[in-house]
Amino acid sequence: MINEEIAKIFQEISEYLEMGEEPFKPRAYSRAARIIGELEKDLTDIYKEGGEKALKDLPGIGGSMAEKIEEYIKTGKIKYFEDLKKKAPIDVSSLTAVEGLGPKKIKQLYKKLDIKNIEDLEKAAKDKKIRELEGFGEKTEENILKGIDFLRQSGGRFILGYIYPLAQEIKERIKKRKGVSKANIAGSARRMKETVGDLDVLALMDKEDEAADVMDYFTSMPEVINVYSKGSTRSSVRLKQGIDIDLRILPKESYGAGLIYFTGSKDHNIELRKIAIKKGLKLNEYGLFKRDKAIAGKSEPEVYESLGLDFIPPELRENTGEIEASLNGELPHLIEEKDILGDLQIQTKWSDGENSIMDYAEAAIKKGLKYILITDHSKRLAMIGGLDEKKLKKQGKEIDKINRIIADKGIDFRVLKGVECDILKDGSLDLADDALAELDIVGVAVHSYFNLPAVSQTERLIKAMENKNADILFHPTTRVINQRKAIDLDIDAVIEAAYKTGTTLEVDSFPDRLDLKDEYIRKCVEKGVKVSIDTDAHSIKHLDYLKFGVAQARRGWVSKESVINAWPVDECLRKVRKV
Ligand code: DGT
Ligand code: CA
Ligand code: CA
Ligand code: ZN
Repeated sequence: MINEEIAKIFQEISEYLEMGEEPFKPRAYSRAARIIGELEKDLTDIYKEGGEKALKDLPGIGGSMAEKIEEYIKTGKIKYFEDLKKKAPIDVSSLTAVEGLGPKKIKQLYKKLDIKNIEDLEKAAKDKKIRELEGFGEKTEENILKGIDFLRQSGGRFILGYIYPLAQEIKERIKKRKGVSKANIAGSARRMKETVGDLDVLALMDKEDEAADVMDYFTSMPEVINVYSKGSTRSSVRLKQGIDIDLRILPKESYGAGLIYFTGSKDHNIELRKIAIKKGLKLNEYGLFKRDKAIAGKSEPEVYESLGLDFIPPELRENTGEIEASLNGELPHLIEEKDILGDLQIQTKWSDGENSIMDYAEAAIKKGLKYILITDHSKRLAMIGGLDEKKLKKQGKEIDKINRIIADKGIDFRVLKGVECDILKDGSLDLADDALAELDIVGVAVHSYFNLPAVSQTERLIKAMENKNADILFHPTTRVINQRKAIDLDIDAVIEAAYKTGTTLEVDSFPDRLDLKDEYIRKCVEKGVKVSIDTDAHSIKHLDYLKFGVAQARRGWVSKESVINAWPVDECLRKVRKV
């Protein structure tokens, strides 16, 4: 929405002006930013209908501001702002992206240490100059360096699984405010994208006069370090965690339409709008209209239905064929978290995990799972306690004992024997075939030689999958989001080989792995390759990550049938094993 873009620019203009010691102007711009953030109507529409005069008539918008808005609508740029950036070359927007740095601190850093950008900031922190400033300390200095590192690696995008609990909590707090009857996370976080640029929250309020209280609360939450804009229906802030969050308030009759609009994706929205137009209707964030009469808007299903579409789950809304599938009644019936009966990748104290086998069994039983596969690392990873054939046998005896204890208690649950066996450079496996043959399920994985050229890397994986004992290929591309790139592979050849050899490919639920990525999962579905959705837990706490793997699988159009650990244990074993 153009209003938000302009509000952000005006807020930045005010921050620049403030650094230049202008007494009045900065406040005028930040006030204008707030007013623009509050507008119900799109500035483009206001301008189209009433020209520059209509802009000038807005409260708090003077002639020169109206001109700037007009310029932005026409050219997508404001020269005054571009010049300000050049003249006082402080990179405000990058600096505020560093966790913990708000405009006040940035101003102080500029005045005292002439810090204009991230490079200056890093140098001053490394030279231990920042700790000497009033209001800063050694800890702040350390955090600044950490924040810079994070920004460099992530490009400012946050890993969903790590930010999700905070998003949920803020949503719940807003839901509890007086007058709020519903609140939802929207945007990329609702679509469960692996990383998110910012967070978007919607709240339903029937009485407009209570909105001020909610906005006061939102803009003064303890996590807030900068308020970009505050209005009666939308506000936008930065949290000390470095992420921005937008809150929008919608009335009952528009809530569903707003939820669709702000869930996105943008491309999905554009396609929906085209369908509306074809039917002679108009769709926007306030509803679906026939001429000026609303015919839908209250709920998402109502809007989709009125467009002649089946309801589209948020994870699919990327304009990658979901609208066509919905029109034709061909959307997949997506896997759900409750469908998962077992977890097939778990590291225990035997190698680099934090908990014992029994701890995991108890935690998994509590979660309602029916089985887990113990998959400690193999001997090549000796440094982290990788198991050799002998130790693996010994672990098997402990598992037998634990299964007896569980059975004696009359609990329907089974611990399966497995391993995460290293794939060596040439594609052979780290453990002897006869030792692997005794296990219930064997996972194989790459943990070395990440830099082989694509041809050899692909051959290496295919050779591993050709081993009759290799049941599941764990985290197939070995990427770590924001840290390590995926290995170079011919992914189509790998998927083809998985199909031919009957190897299952894993969707690893760990928030920074989510390996396979959505697009590759979808190829598996199209090809008929089986997948498993595992947590890769190194602690019982990590069992909670399952929902992110399930979401990733949903983004890859996976339905229950192709997930091996959505089957009861005997069926799972029958499906996953090659021999
Ligand atoms: P992010 O924040 O980069 O991870 O991605 P989103 O998808 O959350 O994007 P965001 O926060 O910019 O906007 C939230 C939703 O609002 C987006 O998914 C779709 C909707 N939206 C934003 N701008 C536009 C637009 O210009 N046109 C349309 N049709 N929808 C938009
Ligand atoms: Ca967003
Ligand atoms: Ca947003
Ligand atoms: Zn691993």
